[in-house]
Amino acid sequence: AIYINEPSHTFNEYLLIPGYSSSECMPANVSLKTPLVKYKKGEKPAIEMTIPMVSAIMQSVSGEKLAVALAKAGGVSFIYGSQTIEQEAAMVAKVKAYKSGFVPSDSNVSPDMTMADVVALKKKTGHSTVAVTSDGTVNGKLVGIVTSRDYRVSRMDPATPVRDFMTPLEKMIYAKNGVTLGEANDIIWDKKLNALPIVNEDGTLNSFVFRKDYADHKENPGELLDEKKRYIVGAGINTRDYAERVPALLAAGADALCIDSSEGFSEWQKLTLQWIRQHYGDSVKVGAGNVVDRDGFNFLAECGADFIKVGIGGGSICITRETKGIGRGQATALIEVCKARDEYFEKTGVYIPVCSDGGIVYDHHITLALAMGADFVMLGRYFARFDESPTEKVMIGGTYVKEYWGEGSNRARNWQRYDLGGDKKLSFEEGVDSYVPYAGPLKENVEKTTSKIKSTMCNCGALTIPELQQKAKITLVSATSIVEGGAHDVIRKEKNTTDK
Ligand code: MZP
Repeated sequence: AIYINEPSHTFNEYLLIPGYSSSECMPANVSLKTPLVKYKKGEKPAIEMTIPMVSAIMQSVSGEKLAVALAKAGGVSFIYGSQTIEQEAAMVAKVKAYKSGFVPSDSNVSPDMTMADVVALKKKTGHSTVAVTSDGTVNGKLVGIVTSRDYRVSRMDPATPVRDFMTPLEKMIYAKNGVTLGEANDIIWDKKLNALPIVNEDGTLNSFVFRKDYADHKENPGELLDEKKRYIVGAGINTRDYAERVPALLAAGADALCIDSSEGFSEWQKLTLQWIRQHYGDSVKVGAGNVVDRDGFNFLAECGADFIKVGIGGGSICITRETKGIGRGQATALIEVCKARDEYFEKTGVYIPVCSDGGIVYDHHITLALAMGADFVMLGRYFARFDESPTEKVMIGGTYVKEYWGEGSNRARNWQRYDLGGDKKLSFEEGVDSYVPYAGPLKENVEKTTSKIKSTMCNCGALTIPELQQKAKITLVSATSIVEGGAHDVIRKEKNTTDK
């Protein structure tokens, strides 16, 4: 055996030491722009993010709603791959359809449903208008719409069929796909509508433009619907069904893919990357991982990965270290991999972004990860707490929580993530099913997190992530000084559990 005598460390064992801050070093001047995929020295990466955060490839984290909210904030979601190819591709397609000012119509009802059903649907989706299609699906012919006013009236008699309330199609103004936001706005205001349904050429419902969407986008009213400025979205793939999954995800519009695996230093990943390169050359962007040392990084770099994820066993819901005895403290793993990345860049002139995946508990762990060399971080627990994650918000013991479960738990049964070529099943659990404290909407939480990151960067005298990586002074701390770092020796009046 080879012994590595240095213990491996977690983020919590490190602190940043402030550097000189000039008067230029103010949060408003900080840029968190960062590459998602590899690029050659002197060139621009094909995909960049404006915040260094991506969401975990997990059932309880990355569905279409979170993907849209995160893309709006400047990061990227990777839609979970532990679902059928058709389901995953449909989620990707929904994100791509969700252009600003353009809401996909997932709120369809058939004329025979009651108004009580519609009211429940309105509550669930938050939409003020729902479409009525011939068969209650988005593929049905559009026959009318039910508006907010109708809901109000229907409260008096919720058992009334929808057909008695809906606005008939002949009275409704609708636009074919391809109208501009400016034109849509004129129709909305002229006809005093809350929403304008957009229909496809064959009369089937495509989506809605809402009044408020136009207000958000009036800077650019000439923008064409259904074609440009789609939100960027990623998607998880596995090392088994890539020959079918990859083409379907690309057809749905995925901008980047990522091999989702608990352990990436394997021939399975090499074969997957090889297949993608053979079929698509460099046009398809694909990340790989997870690895925790230099050898793992160099292997995936040579296999052609566009970014490389670091982390084994550090995820909040992960029990891999306990179950299998493999893994490495996240900070140590990240520091070694980033060093290998820099050496690889020196040698080849190709910069491969590194993603620190899992184990972020406090917001300042993100800043530490960036200072240690990460280009961005992948977060599961963090995003699972928000309104936009795909799980239910429930009340437990007087507190709102959201469900969060690992991909290696019996609930997710993502055997492909742990696949070593055996039976197509999860032989034992490597993850748990849990709750996380509900924390509200993504937007305001991400804004608070990024403002903390920017503030610390200013303390370190850095206005960009590369500058932070170059200037950061990082110290290990003793167990006793970790206690000193929190509120101590006082009786706290209240503790906000969601604010870390
Ligand atoms: P965290 O942000 O909750 O600490 O960690 C999220 C990461 O944990 C994911 O991106 C993934 O790499 C990893 N993960 C997901 N499921 C499991 C599991 O069931 C897991 N063990 O370790």
